Parts: sequence; C-alpha cells; structure tokens
Amino acid sequence: MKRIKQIDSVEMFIVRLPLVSSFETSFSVQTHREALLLKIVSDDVCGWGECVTSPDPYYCYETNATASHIIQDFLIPILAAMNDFTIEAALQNFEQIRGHHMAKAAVENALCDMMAQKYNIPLFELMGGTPKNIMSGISIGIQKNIDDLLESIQNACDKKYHRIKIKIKKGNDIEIVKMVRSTFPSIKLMVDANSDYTLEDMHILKKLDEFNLMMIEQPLNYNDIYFHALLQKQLVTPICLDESIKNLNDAKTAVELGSCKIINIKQGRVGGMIKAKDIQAYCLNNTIKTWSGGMLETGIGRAFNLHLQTLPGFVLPGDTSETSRYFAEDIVDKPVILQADGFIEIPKGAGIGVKVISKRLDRFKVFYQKII
Ligand code: OSB
Ligand code: MG
Repeated sequence: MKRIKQIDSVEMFIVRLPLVSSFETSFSVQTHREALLLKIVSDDVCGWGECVTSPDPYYCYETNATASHIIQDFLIPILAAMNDFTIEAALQNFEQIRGHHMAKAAVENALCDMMAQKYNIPLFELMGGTPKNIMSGISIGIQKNIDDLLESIQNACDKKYHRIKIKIKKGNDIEIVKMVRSTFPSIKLMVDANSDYTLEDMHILKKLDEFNLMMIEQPLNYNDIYFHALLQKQLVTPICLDESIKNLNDAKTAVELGSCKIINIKQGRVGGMIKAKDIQAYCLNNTIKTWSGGMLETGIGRAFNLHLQTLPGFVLPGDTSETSRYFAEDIVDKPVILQADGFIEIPKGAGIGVKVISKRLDRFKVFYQKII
C-alpha cells in the first residue's frame, strides 16, 4: 500500500476563467468557470486538485463557499492529524462528514496526484487503469436559435467528436431534437435535461423515443431515483443518471430499482477517483454502461477525468472535450487536443501529467488562502 508520511502544506485558490462561449442549461447560464483549486504538499511532493463546485447551488447544493468551508474546517484538520496513512484511510475518516462529495473529491484528487508523483508513475497506473487513447464527447448548451445549434453540431462533427450531447429544457425539446435528427441522421446523439421534467411530462419524454437517442440524461428531479424507475419502464431510450448518483449506494439503488441503464460518473461529484472506480466496477459487474461526465473543469480537473477513463467500465464516450472549446487560456500545460480520429491522449508524465502555469494562476486568481 502506498502511504503518505504527513501533510506539509495546503493552499486554496479560486480562479475565474472566461468561457469561450456561455454555457446554458435548464438550470443556469454560465459565462465563466470559477474553480476552487487545492495545492497540497506532502512528503515534499506537490499535488493539485480541482473542486467541481461553482459559485451557485443550481446543479447541486454544494458551492465554492460550502466546499471551502468543509475543506478548511473539517477535511484538512482530519488530514493534518494523520501520520503514515493511505488515501483510503483518509477517505474512511472523511466518512463522518455527511455528503459534500465535491469538497472531498478535491482533497482526494490532490492526494492522488501527489501520491502518483511520489512513486513517479502516471495517475492511471496508480488507479490500475490501462493506458489508451480516450474517446471524446461534447456537451452543447442551449443555443439562441436552431441555426446556431446546427452550426455547433456541424463544427463538432468536423472535429470528429465521438458523440454529441445537447441540452434540453421544457418547451425547448421535441422540435429541436427533431430538427437536429433530421439534419444529422446518423450522429451519436443524446440529450441532457438536468432535471427539468416530472412524470407529468411523460407524453413529452415518450416522444423522444422517436429519435434514436443514445440516452436521456437526468430527466427528473436531481434527487430522485424511484420515479426514474417508473419512467424507464415507459421508455425505450435508456435513461442515464447524473445528478441523482452521489455515491455507490445511490448507484446500487438505481440499478436495483431499474432507474437507468447508464450512469454518468463524474469523479468530482462522487467523492473522487477511488469512489468513482468503485462505482465503475459495480456497474461493470451489473452490465450498466458508464461514461465520464464533466463540469467545465479547467485542465486540472479534465486531466483527472482523462486518467479515470482508462478503467474498463468507461465504455461510452464522455463529456471530455478539447481545451479550446472551453477556454482561450487554461491554467495548465498541455492543453487537451483532439487527434484526427477524435481521440485524446492521456497526459504524459507522473501524476496527472499537466503542469500549472503559475503566471496564469496569478492572473486569473480571485481568491487565495493558505490553510496550513
Ligand atoms: O449536466 O453534465 C452536466 C456542465 C456543468 C454542470 C453540469 C453538466 C455540465 C455539462 C458539461 O454538461 C460537461 C463538460 O463539458 O464539462
Ligand atoms: Mg448532466
């Protein structure tokens, strides 16, 4: 077992990066990615983590402020009191804090990056993954009009993205999907509703069965598992859960109830890489397909998502897009670039394999705090 002797220092940053184009979902319009970053030094090695929270509680209850509170006042004090420990032991001690999986993931991620560097291996090796190029996917936000949407999809096809996800919301659904499908009859297409519907909308959701969608992501309430099971029985199109799955127990509940056929595993939403690996293994054993979602992460969070996808359960293309689709300038080197076949290379080198550009960190920084 790989061990950590002790934690030397922990620093927290918030950076505010402008998005190349604003990102509209059924719950918000995002123009910037305001990312909480953690830099943990232990045993003289520095690891980075990114929290997938945003400033507002519209995707889930966690925000940058709640994560900052949980990290400073609970998670780091737990770590600081530990000596000669494994990451698993730290996670075990984090269990006494209920929820706050995003805050926990940020800390876990920094520890995983640090640990892989300490043993001079890439993160995927620490996780037990198999090196390979990673499938790409793009999540296209709600657009002003159908022409803009069709153009964005055409651009994504030209780039060779392996699948295209479009965001829908009530009143912005069937007609749009119909147009997209008739313009692009053979693309791998899916929709994400971000919890905008209820069972009362069954007649709308049933119509989506006509369009040969790979899946419908999170149609119902962000917290619901039971009603999704009732909905899945009425639909041919597979349901994929995102918001509803916060841990392995939620995944088991969903699978046992038949609430979905696919799970979007965002490691940053479920408490980090190790928890994500457990959910992936459970899904693989239960013939539930999984893919790696995104939260508009900077290059730090995106690197974790790439390494995660070397695990065998990630059989579908995820929401991993190239850097230029999100930011003109990211805070890490190297940027993620799609190859001619649409695949993405795992960053090379020890740990996550990307380096924070300190000048950019300084330039985009809106908050800094040394915790220990
Ligand atoms: O529901 O998957 C989602 C972004 C922010 C919050 C929630 C979601 C998303 C995305 C974009 O769909 C994924 C990405 O490209 O990082
Ligand atoms: Mg989603």
